[in-house]
Amino acid sequence: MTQENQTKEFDVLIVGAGFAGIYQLLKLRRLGLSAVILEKGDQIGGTWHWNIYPGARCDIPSLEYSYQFDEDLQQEWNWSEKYSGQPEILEYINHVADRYELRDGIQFEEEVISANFNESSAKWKITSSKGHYESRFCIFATGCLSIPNKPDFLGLENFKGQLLQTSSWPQEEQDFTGKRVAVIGTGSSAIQSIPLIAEQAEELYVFQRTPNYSIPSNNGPMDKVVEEDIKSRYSEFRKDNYLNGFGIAAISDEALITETDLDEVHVQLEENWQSAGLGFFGGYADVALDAEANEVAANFVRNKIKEIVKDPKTAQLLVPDYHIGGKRLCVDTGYFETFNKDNVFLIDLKEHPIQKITANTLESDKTYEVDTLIMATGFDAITGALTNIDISGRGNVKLKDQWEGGAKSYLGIGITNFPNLFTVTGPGSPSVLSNMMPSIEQHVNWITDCIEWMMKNDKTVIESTKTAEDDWMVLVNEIADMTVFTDTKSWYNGSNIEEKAKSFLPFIGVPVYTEMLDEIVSESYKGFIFDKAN
Ligand code: N01
Repeated sequence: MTQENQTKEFDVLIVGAGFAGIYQLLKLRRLGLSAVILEKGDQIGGTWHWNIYPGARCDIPSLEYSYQFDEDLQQEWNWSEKYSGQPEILEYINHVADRYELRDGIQFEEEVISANFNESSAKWKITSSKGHYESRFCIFATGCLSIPNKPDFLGLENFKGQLLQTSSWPQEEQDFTGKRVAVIGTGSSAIQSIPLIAEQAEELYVFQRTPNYSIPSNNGPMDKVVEEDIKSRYSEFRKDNYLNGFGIAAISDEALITETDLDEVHVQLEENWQSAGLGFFGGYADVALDAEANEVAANFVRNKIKEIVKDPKTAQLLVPDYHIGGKRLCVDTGYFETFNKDNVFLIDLKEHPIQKITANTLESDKTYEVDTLIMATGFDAITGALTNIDISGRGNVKLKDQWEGGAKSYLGIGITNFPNLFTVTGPGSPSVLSNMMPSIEQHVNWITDCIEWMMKNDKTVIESTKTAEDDWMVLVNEIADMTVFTDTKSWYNGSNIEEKAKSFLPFIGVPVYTEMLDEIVSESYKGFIFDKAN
């Protein structure tokens, strides 16, 4: 038997070496289990390895977007800025991998092709691009935003210039000096990269289908007083953040815009605009729930855009007309200001869709000659990384088929028919509607505790029931339907990709979710069954 054909056995196989995967590896090792991570990329970092476009930066403050499992780690690490740039985050995750000696547990440049549950052995059989594995548990730490969305524009294959995608950016630094550059898309990735590309490019054409709300980051060097304060009460600070609806350190007051004097609301929103970034809604509980309140906050931002952008026609095109928060809020550094530059042009794809791409042009309202085309077109979000792998469970049922009408999961952790398979921040969990870092740690801790509980209680196989899963997704949608967010087209509900099933996937409300996770454990993992077939 050749080396490649030998089946390697582990207690647990983890897919993906981002923040979730490496922490999961550490936890399993501490439990005394053998585990391996298979990682498609050639280094750790997940999203922070692939998304290295200019300006890539986290929109959650650094002091929150970091691990909390080790007090020494969180005390010793010093972030240089309020919001960390991608290189510093990558440095941090590498530091963590070294500090806890995790590298020898990661197989790089090894893509998982298929994972099949063998009912007679109750084990997963995994085939990668390099070999075969067998494991009791399989944990997908594949991230919510991993599979690039590549719209099929007519003639794209004929384009002979430089073609880039923000979410799989080349490792080498790109120089746009003297170039005519086109960017398609105006989500967070575009909003972060456009101001920097505009500084270099001779001409920059921004092709916008839907404008976005964006709040200034007011980024800057780490405020040492703030850092000292938070570090002096770090564990309390982290606990408090789990009590915020989005798991962040924003004001969680229960005041209502609809019951507050509008002048007072504007003072608060101005303060939030100047300092809060993603926490812009902070102070008001009804922005997400009440269309009238939402309109007040939305109009505040619309007016800011009109104040910043000098050309009224361009400003009007940049003003969103849907509920603020319906698409994920963006946080920027000089995005709207960029449209005041003479070399930057905004093209409205709603009015003039892209008709055709040729060797060196994009045809919309007119023909644009370009040297570089940048696709900032987002992701097959939340489910893409899972449905792109050939995963089959009981009775050979394929996950892709099971989710054809819309993804369903219990807690965003377990999936009916897929025993001993766990997803970290899967569909039906707060995931992308929360600070990902505490949500990742919450799931990894929960999964590890569950495996430990199974070991102590002589259980081999865990599986969520169909009833629990169905009820859970009803709850996810009932909560989402209480908000004003669900009527907006967004990647939260699959509407960014035509052929994708449309259903709202994130669980809104970190505190309720956290309580329910604990409750389920205290009731001996209510909604899961153990050793069904054994
Ligand atoms: O992707 P997006 P992203 N024709 O889906 C447009 C996280 N993130 O990579 O809105 C024309 O938001 C699409 O238009 P529309 C964050 O959670 C975080 O920017 O569908 N246009 C949209 O404008 C974020 O929300 C950070 O009409 C097409 C754009 O492409 C998420 O990642 C930084 C099109 C895609 O925007 C995704 O952000 C970056 C088509 N056929 C990202 N298809 C930070 O932490 C798509 N578009 C800061």
